[in-house]
Amino acid sequence: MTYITKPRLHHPTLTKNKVGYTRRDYEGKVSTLCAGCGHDSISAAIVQACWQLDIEPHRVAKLSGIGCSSKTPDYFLGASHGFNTVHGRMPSVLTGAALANRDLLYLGVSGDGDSASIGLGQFAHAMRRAVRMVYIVENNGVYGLTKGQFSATADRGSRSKKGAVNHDAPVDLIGLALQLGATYVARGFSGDKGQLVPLIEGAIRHGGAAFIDVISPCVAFNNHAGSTRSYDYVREHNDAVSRIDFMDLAPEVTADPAPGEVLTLPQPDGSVMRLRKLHPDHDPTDRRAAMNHVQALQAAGEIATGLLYLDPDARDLHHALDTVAQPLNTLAEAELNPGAAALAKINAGLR
Ligand SMILES: Cc1ncc(C[n+]2csc(CCOP(=O)(O)OP(=O)(O)O)c2C)c(N)n1
Ligand code: SF4
Ligand SMILES: [Mg+2]
Repeated sequence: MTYITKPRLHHPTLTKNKVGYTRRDYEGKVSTLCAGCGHDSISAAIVQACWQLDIEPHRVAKLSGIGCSSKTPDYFLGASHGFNTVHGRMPSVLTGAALANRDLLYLGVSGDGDSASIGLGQFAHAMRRAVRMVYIVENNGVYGLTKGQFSATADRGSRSKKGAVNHDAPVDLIGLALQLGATYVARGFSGDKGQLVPLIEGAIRHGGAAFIDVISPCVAFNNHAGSTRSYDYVREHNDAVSRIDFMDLAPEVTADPAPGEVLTLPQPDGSVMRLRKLHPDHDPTDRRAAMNHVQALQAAGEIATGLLYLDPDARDLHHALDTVAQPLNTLAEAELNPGAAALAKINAGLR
């Protein structure tokens, strides 16, 4: 047995959210990852976001691929639905599940190897098809689970723990997500929970393909000098383009703390996201400007974090396919099988 289940007893005074759950109800098994692994901080941020947004655990489906990052869904939301797929195949399994039942919140958790190496095609098509999901890549620049080989997101010139230099150009998942049509694109850092939790909350409230690249240092294989994914490097080069001040289900907007620098962005469920711009020249609702800004910071050796792009009018795959709103498993046979006359009509139209 390679896991330890947490005791289910709660202290009776633990605060409950609006749907009656304590924060503990959103936790999972005890993590078996290395102490200090960035991935565990991301799990904690997911727990906090779901608890704060009053999401019922049984309304969440968490899917992942293979890797240390893809193991993490075992360590949060223990009462939710879970599916650990084959390496790099999380997006297609998630797409199928989402098409069958649009009522759940789909949380895709992946690694940089899982999404930028073997699963790059799957990542690309999930983004361009606008699958409504929160897609989190726990990006450490290495294949942690298989002992620290460079992944496709490792920066050119960065050094492995043993001193080898990476000569390949990196796959930039943020740039790809922007180019491919994702409608919520953000980057966080596992060492900055104050920034990460609202980014996850915004993605949960979003109505389309939401992608969050979270820099998540691997303390076992990629946390040394010469790495561009170490805690020290990311702290020194982290340039936040925005801060989400708060999200409020009440649509009324209170006093604006800094006129001109705060954007009020409505969400599909009626909630409101208030975004404080930290770079006056970065417009998070302009896709091309967002791409330029991210690349300009990258060229200056900085890592742009925060909400990089948001389309407040996002549409998802269900809209494009005009699918039935009801989960497929609740449809009766008469609705699933329109009968011989309908089939004859379709056939006649094809002759
Ligand atoms: C089809 C297939 N190919 C290769 C592997 C070996 N493998 C397991 S995890 C992994 C990479 C994981 O890297 P990443 O997604 O970055 O996750 P991390 O462990 O760094 O969090 C690889 C190559 C596999 N399990 N299946
Ligand atoms: S090997 Fe790296 S990614 Fe895997 S658990 Fe350890 S620190 Fe985390
Ligand atoms: Mg990795």
